[in-house]
Amino acid sequence: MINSVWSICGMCTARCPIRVEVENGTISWLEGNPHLLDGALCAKGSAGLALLADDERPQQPLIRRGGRGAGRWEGVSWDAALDFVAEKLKKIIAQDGARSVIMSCRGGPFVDPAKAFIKALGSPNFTNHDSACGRNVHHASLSVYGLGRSDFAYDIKNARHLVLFGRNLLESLKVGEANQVLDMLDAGGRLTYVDVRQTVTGLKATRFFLLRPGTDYALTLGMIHGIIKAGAYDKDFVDCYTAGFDELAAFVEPYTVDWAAQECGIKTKALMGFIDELGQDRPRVIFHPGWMLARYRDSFYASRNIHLLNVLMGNVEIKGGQILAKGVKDCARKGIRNLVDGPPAPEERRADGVGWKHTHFDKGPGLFQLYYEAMQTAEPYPLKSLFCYRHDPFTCFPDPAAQKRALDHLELIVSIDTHYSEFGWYSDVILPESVYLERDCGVSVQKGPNPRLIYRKQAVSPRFDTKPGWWIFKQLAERLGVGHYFPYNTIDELWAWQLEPTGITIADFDQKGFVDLTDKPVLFDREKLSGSFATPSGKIEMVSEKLNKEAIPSLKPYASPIKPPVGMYRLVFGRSAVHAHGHTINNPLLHELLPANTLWINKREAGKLGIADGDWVDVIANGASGLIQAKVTEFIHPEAVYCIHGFGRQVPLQSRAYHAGMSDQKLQVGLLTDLDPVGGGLCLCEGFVEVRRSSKNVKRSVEL
Ligand SMILES: Nc1nc2c(c(=O)[nH]1)N[C@H]1C(S)=C(S)[C@@H](COP(=O)(O)OP(=O)(O)OC[C@H]3O[C@@H](n4cnc5c(=O)[nH]c(N)nc54)[C@H](O)[C@@H]3O)O[C@H]1N2
Ligand SMILES: Nc1nc2c(c(=O)[nH]1)N[C@H]1C(S)=C(S)[C@@H](COP(=O)(O)OP(=O)(O)OC[C@H]3O[C@@H](n4cnc5c(=O)[nH]c(N)nc54)[C@H](O)[C@@H]3O)O[C@H]1N2
Ligand code: SF4
Ligand SMILES: [Mo]
Repeated sequence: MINSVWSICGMCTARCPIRVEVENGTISWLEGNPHLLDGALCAKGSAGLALLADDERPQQPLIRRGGRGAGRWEGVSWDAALDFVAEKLKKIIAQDGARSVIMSCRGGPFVDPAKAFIKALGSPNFTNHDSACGRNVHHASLSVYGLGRSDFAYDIKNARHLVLFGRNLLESLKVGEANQVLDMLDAGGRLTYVDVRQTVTGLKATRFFLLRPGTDYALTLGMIHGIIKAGAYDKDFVDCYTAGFDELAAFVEPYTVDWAAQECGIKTKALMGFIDELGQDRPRVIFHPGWMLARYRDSFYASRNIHLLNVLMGNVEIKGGQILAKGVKDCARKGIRNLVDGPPAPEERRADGVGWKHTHFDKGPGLFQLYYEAMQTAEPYPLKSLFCYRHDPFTCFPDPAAQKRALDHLELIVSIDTHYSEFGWYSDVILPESVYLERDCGVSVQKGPNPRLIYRKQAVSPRFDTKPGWWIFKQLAERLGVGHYFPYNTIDELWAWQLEPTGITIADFDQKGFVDLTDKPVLFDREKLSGSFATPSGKIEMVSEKLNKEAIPSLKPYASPIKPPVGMYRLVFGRSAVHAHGHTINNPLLHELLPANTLWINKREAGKLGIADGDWVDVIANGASGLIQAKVTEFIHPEAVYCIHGFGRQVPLQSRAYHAGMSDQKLQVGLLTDLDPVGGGLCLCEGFVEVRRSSKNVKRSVEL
């Protein structure tokens, strides 16, 4: 018998809706949900079957028996593992309080049980990966609109012009978004792409700028200057909804188009031509604010300017522009219940200082990397335990060796993961979660112009002795005396409890895999947007009142990025369309498609170093080094070298990924504490490396 099961892809963070065909308990077909994605799925999504079939993942709970990282594990039952963790936690909490426990997880629609668990314990220390991803964009968005980065959706399909600053949208994928770009291009829309190297997105673009690394802020300043001078902005929109335009105009006065072109290493004429096009195409122009902007010291300001460029286009709440994301209330519906709303808010201050020491950051998940300092200094109080759920800090944050030195102050480290992550390998306990095709997840609200309820349904039984997150956190909570915050025993009970106020039942998801909360997109009246922005002034703030109060400039004078010292290059990174960070590198199918990364280096620079395409090179930074094959190309800026992130893995039980390619984060020595003081993001591209032809024996993957 063939069964159709609705689920959500778990191969990367985009979480596309999928349909799974199950024949006699085995998956025979995977595709994008036909109601939303017309069946489309990316290569990683299709490789979900290989993930399921892969034996090189933890198959039962594991407790560390040797030293941390030594790889001596004892396989135990779930009861034994959960008892072990609960007993240790009880001791830690008795000694140092619940506040000494940190929970970090990757975020997304299904984190409710993890968030509820840490809150139920009484710890304020919930965090995630975002300081290495979208924090700058989020904080910049808050400072302009009072709304976060997920409070906007982009109607790319209907845009006349999409502008992407290093947002490699056709490789760093979200299936629905990539399809919208192709539809826009088919309809004659323009795509401008700005990067320090060429990409698939750049190849599809109608205009491509190869930029000097770290100069996006200069480019946006020059563009704002040019747009204002040409009167190519929406004056009515600006007059009606914004504050601070005159300050902005005065501030950009010295940053001419000519100056920007020179600073960025592009042609003035091309930049002028681009500005002309924007004037023709507005208001249906979208400047994508980016996703991952934990890169440079001024990334917050670059991101802020990208938001301001959208505002100058007057593209808010129009077809082909940015649409305010709507939620349950905008559809006059009742919301679902969330577990996290049960426990009282912890009274303690966060150990990362966010909210009291660093008052200008959004409290939300705080800033993970600041916990490392707190672990070492025991200030503001001692930290004793870290849980990472669907999150691998050794891949996510710079310099794993420095991270380990801080983690050694902890008494209990737990990894709840589907794989052996680099962090999991160093932890004390691995609680293996069933992979997404083997598990259910709670119901979640997906905001947007068409808000809807989504869920994930189990397609097949777990192959190994693994469990879903909703079950793991409930079991731990029971053992720690806070089980009453988890009022369910089965997933059906959890779904029913969540949905009860809405009048919707889980059977309503059967038809399409989601439940729409509206028949047609909810759009606000563009003439009446006052009150839609959550800034102190209620306006879109080109100069932020909140930042003013903190004595932080909203418009910061430009400083040119440091040129790499002679013989060195700026190490930049990005993604491949066939891998998701570090956790697909060992996937049997995806490994076959891309087994290792390479180091892109400019042809002229390679010539100077005597490096030919395919040569093995040593990449060296502050005592760390990596071995990788060179890809010699004209399509990268000479100041930069580039690799795909996620490779160079060190878990011996992942035979395909083990030491294949090079890890960029291990070369980011010193960058763990390099924080954008305003945006909170890490400055991951502020490091330099030396590149030399290697004399190492490349057949020997580990140096003896
Ligand atoms: N040097 C450098 N650093 C970076 C980046 C970079 O490009 N270069 N990129 C940054 C960005 S944009 C981000 S978002 C972060 C990503 O940071 P990470 O937190 O490392 O995210 P992932 O690698 O996606 O996944 C983390 C872990 O989740 C596990 N996992 C996957 N699916 C599941 C599941 O269903 N359940 C459970 N329990 N676990 C699961 C994976 O096995 C993996 O170990 O890294 C950031 N850091
Ligand atoms: N296939 C796949 N898709 C993914 C993911 C994945 O792991 N794999 N991860 C998802 C996640 S978590 C995120 S955050 C997004 C990230 O998606 P993107 O925001 O697109 O991020 P990246 O792919 O890291 O980087 C994009 C480009 O930034 C360029 N860049 C580096 N320095 C500069 C600079 O100074 N200026 C400009 N203009 N460009 C620069 C790099 O060369 C790179 O090509 O992708 C998501 N989608
Ligand atoms: S982009 Fe691909 S891997 Fe990521 S969720 Fe969508 S289908 Fe899955
Ligand atoms: Mo990310």
